[in-house]
Parts: sequence; structure tokens; C-alpha cells
Amino acid sequence: MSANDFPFIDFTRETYSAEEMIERSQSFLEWADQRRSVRDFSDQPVPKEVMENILMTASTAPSGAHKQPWTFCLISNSALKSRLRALAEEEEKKSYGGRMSDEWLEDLAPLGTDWQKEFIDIAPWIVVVMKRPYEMQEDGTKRQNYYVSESVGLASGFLLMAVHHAGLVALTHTPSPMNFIAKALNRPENERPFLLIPVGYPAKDAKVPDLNRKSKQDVIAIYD
Ligand code: IYR
Repeated sequence: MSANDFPFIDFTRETYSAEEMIERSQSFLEWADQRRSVRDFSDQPVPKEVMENILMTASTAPSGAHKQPWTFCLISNSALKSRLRALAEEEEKKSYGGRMSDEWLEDLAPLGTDWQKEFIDIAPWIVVVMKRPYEMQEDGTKRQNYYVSESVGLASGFLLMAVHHAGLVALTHTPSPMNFIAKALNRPENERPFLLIPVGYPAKDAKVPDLNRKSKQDVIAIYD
């Protein structure tokens, strides 16, 4: 058992029989497999409390040295969404119009993406996930965070599953470069935009590409 100068508390949790675990893990897989990245959003409002619960779920993710090196900007203001859309489209026009390689564009073709990002206006909420490479201390010196991208990636995964659990949909959007976002949101200098994630209900006529996920054989290498 760990023994040092810092307090530790007892930890237990409910556990399951092998049969129960198989059943639970199987049904969780089937449920998780229903999640899709959706680009066609409804403008139907979603309560702020739902979004706050989703973001606090994201914030339960593990992080390097428990630094929790993230901030979630939660945006519903229409003028701000329009500004973000305009700025994102400005960059994406350049990306799709020459910055991305032919190979990249070919790989994206099945997803049906282009430079237009109307979902930023339409979705009721935009979450901008910010990573924090360091913290500013009161005396003005910097204190490092650790495994920042890994930590914020984990939190973003938790966020997407919490969205799915609430019966909503999301899109992990990566306008590139993303520096314009930190400026538009007036974020402190220790924050860098990581992902822009619209969240809401799918549009009534929403469509998603007909994609297959890799098989067990393709993604798992077993050493037993
Ligand atoms: N960032 C662009 C392009 C894009 C890149 C990848 I890799 C995707 O999986 C999807 C899109 C955009 O968001 O359109």
C-alpha cells in the first residue's frame, strides 16, 4: 500500500462476475458503436445544465500528475458562433484550396467534408476544448503541465461519450491552424485550442457516411 505524506482514502467499487462482465461489456460496445460523428445539426436548443454535466464528465478524465490541463469554452452566443464560423471557413478555404495534399483530400472524400462549416452557426452549443501546456502562478512564474495532449485527448473522448449518453450528437472539428479561436475568445496566453466540438440534436434529415469500423482482428494484437 502507498505510504507517504499525502492523504490517501479507501477505494472500493462494485464488481461483477465473469458472465455479468461479458454481458455488460458487450452491451456497452453495442451502445458505443451507435455513436457517429454528425455534420447535420438541428438548431433545437439543449439546456445549459446538460452541457455543464457533459463537460464536468469530460473533466473526470485522468491527466498527467492530475493537473487537469484543460478548459472547456461553452458557446451559444449567435454573434460569437457566426464569427467563429467565418474565421474557421477562412482557414478551411485555404486548406481545401491547396494546403491539404491530394492524398489527404482523396482520403476525406468518403466523409463528404468541405470548407463550409454551417454547423458552427446551427448547433445550439459549440465547445472549444483548450489545452493548457502550463499554469501561470500567482508570482508570475510558469508551472509545467504533463502529457497535455494525451490528457486533453482523453477528456475529449469522455466528452464525446457523455454527449452520446445524453442522446445528443457531436462533431470533432479541427479547423487548422486554430490560433484564431484563442484570439476570438480572448483566452489567456497559457491556453491553446485543441478541438472545436459542435453539440446538439441531429437534423431530422441528417445523413452520415456509410462507413465500417475495423474488425477485432485488425485492431487487437493479443499476446496470451
Ligand atoms: N480540418 C478539416 C479537414 C478534415 C480533416 C480530417 I483528418 C478529417 O477527418 C475531417 C476533416 C475539416 O474539419 O474540414
